[in-house]
Amino acid sequence: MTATSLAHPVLADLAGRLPALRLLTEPSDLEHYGRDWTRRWMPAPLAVALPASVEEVQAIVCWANEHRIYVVPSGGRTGLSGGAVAANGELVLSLERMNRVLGFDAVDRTLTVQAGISLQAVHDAARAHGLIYPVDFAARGSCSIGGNIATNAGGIRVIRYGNTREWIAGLTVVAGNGERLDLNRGLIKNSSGYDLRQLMIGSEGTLGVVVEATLKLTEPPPASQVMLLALPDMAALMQVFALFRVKLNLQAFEFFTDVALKHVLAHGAQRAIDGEHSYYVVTEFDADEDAALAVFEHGAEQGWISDGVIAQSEAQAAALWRLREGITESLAPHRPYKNDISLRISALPVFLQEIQALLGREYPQAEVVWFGHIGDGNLHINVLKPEGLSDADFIAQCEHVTKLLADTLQRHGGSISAEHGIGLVKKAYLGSTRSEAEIALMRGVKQVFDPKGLLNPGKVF
Ligand code: 2HG
Ligand code: ZN
Repeated sequence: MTATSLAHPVLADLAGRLPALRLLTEPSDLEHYGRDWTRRWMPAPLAVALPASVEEVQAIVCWANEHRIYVVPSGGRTGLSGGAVAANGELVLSLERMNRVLGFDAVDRTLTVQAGISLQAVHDAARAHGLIYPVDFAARGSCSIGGNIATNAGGIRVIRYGNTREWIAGLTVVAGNGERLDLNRGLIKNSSGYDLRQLMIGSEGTLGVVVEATLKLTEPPPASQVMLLALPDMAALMQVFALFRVKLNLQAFEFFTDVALKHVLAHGAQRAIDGEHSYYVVTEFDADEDAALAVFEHGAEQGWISDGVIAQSEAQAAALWRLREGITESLAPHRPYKNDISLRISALPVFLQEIQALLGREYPQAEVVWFGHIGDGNLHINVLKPEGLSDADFIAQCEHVTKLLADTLQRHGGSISAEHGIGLVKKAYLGSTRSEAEIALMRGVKQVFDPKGLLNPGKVF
């Protein structure tokens, strides 16, 4: 990749307007900031801007409007749908330097932060005040809160706490015309017209750049138990979920298959249950150990649970969680094609049978890894690239199967993206989840907030 010169007249104009702005044009920086975890597109941004204030973000967006430069808002770039890819001469607007906690309010129980702060730093700041920010997932150390908001990120505790959108009390956004919008300002109740804050959440950087957020916090749950279960089949998984949901106050109920386990063990995680089992669950709940064991024994007597362990220490709990949280990283070297689908839980059993048959028929040679948030009706289906197949052929085959998957989802009223967003990866399938009328309205909304269509071009639509 060749460097862009800062003498480029358009960039020189930006640097002249904002002399303190950090602007990067080295090939290694363009490559680093031009891609996310999808790794499918060759990064090719014009430059990378790292503003340090809301005013600088506004000035950049105004400059982009004057010169008609496309802008890709960028957080931790841990996304899996290509939502933060800059492959066509865009300016990457990285929020990385805007990573501070701006304030804590004990009465409101809110934390106000800049968008570039990591989810882990938000967790730490909340804990320092004896509270928690409960949205959580494996990429917590690398992802940014702005990106979480842009994708309405879900994760491993949605079953108890809901998605990111439940936890945003206020949002400051720079819209596509450079205007600053302070949305909802931390109010609990606000029945004064359209909720533009909620419209921004999940808009994948296509309507505005999230620059600051006021996050709701809550009290930590009581001491919880972490259990790993081994199960014989998918039917047992659904039964055990129903049992645990009724009997225990669940914080998390996450499943994965033996294939996922094989990869995560090969990647350094510790085996916790011996023997061959088809499915595994890591679950966390508030209950004492006796109550947990009583429920476990009931499941075992029914033949739904083959084996299990309950963590006896924080270190053991972390080791059990690693079996689930390490999956994405362990699959990365196999260049997986990812599906992140959503269904009503009641539709899952029939859907799963249809999809297993479909994958077996259409893709017998590929290794398919299932895992995810069964209690949210959210499955991650990763197809691993077979040895010897070119990237292009692999993607073409996966897209053929994804079209069939999207048709099946449509019949069951599901969604082609549960929590990763549409980005570039799932654009072609948006119509299986959203009607033409909805997509036309979404385009209309885009036009209102970003009249020149400069923000995150080509994403979602
Ligand atoms: C998870 O649940 C993430 O671990 C990533 O949403 C899922 O890698 C994936 O497909
Ligand atoms: Zn997930």
